[in-house]
Amino acid sequence: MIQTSNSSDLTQQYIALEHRYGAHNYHPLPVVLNRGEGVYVWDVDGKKYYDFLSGYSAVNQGHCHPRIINALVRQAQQLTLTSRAFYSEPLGEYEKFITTLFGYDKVLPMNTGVEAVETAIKLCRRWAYDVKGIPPGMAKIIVCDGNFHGRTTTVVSFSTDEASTKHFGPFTPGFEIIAYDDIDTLAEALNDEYVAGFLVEPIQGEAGVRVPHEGYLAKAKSLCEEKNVLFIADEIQTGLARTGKMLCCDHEEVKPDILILGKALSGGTMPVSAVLADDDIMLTISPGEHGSTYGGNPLACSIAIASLKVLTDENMAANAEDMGTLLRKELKKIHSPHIDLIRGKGLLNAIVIKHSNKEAAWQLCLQLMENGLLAKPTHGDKIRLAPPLVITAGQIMECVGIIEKSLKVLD
Ligand code: IF1
Repeated sequence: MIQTSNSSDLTQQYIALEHRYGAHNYHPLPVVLNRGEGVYVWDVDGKKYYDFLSGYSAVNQGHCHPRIINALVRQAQQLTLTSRAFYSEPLGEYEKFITTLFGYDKVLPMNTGVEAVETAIKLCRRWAYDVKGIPPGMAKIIVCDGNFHGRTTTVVSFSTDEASTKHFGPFTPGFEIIAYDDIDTLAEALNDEYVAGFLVEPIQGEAGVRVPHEGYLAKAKSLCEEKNVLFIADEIQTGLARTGKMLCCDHEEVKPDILILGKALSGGTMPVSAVLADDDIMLTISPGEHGSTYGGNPLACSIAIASLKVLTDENMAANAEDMGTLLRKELKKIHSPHIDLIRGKGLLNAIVIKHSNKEAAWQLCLQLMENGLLAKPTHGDKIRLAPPLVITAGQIMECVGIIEKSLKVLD
């Protein structure tokens, strides 16, 4: 029995506005939100939902976290943007804070996640030519199938998802795609002397929360070290306590040569991203060779310091670890015939739906919405379950109840 949702008039009015005046580059669930607090969001009719998407892990700290919002308001009333033509008080303080927290010499502040990925690619190539000695223009960066690193033309150049690549060519050369979570193919690819870097997500989020085998990251890092290749970790989605550690690489005690952060670096308030590296890599870029209008702006710096402090002060990584373990355990106890697989680390999880109807995951998400929980399918049959890291055990249990009740729509 498959249901369709019956939206209120008010909801339909706002959906119509977006349909008429906005690009059709998304297919959202038919819910119109206008308030967020902690693990909850509310729609225009005042209905309350658990947010199990968390802005794709940008809202790890919970919606509108008071400490982050206060930092935003205070800074917004004083100074928001100077451009990098001048120094600013918040930037140096932020740079010291974040590089000390993660143990790197320097940070290059950017805005969106994909800008930070592009920055890491440029840093890797510049290091390849100026330090490793690869002939200019010949540097290669190894990436994995199923990757998602953003949507600029260069970054989709190495996507294996037709939805990201079709009719967007021509593409940027210099990338080699290997199988994810396959050490042998990485070892083989690293025999090419022109390889400068290995860009990898410690867990592939968009691919449906693909968790690599234990030891994959550590082995990959050591292979890269042997070949003088930069290990570049895209922790935009997996980082900042989401997987139960401050960084997903921390689970294997791997220290990336280049660390890429985004999303929750601002607690879901505005785009803030960062690239961290030591001097031998970072100082290959000289003044005037890279940057952006808003990169490192005072507002972003104050917000990012508060967002990072909230993660550590409120032990959100530990809570993500515990609540993720509870969530997976309780989901398994449902023993639903419609759940093929439950996988994840910390509070980055997904269920894989098994059903004859290829719309089943979407239908389940509509039913979850009716029952007060928002989640979205990824790549058809997988549903990501990633609530804010402030969720409690009681709330997890209530959400498992909602999921169990909603699964009946697929019977
Ligand atoms: C969309 C996906 C998630 C990311 C990783 C870089 C970026 C992202 C590991 C780029 C961004 C977002 C983009 C957003 C939906 C969401 C997403 F479904 F697209 F793939 F989370 F899995 N590296 N992911 O996850 O960061 O430039 O967006 O700030 O494009 O629909 P961004």
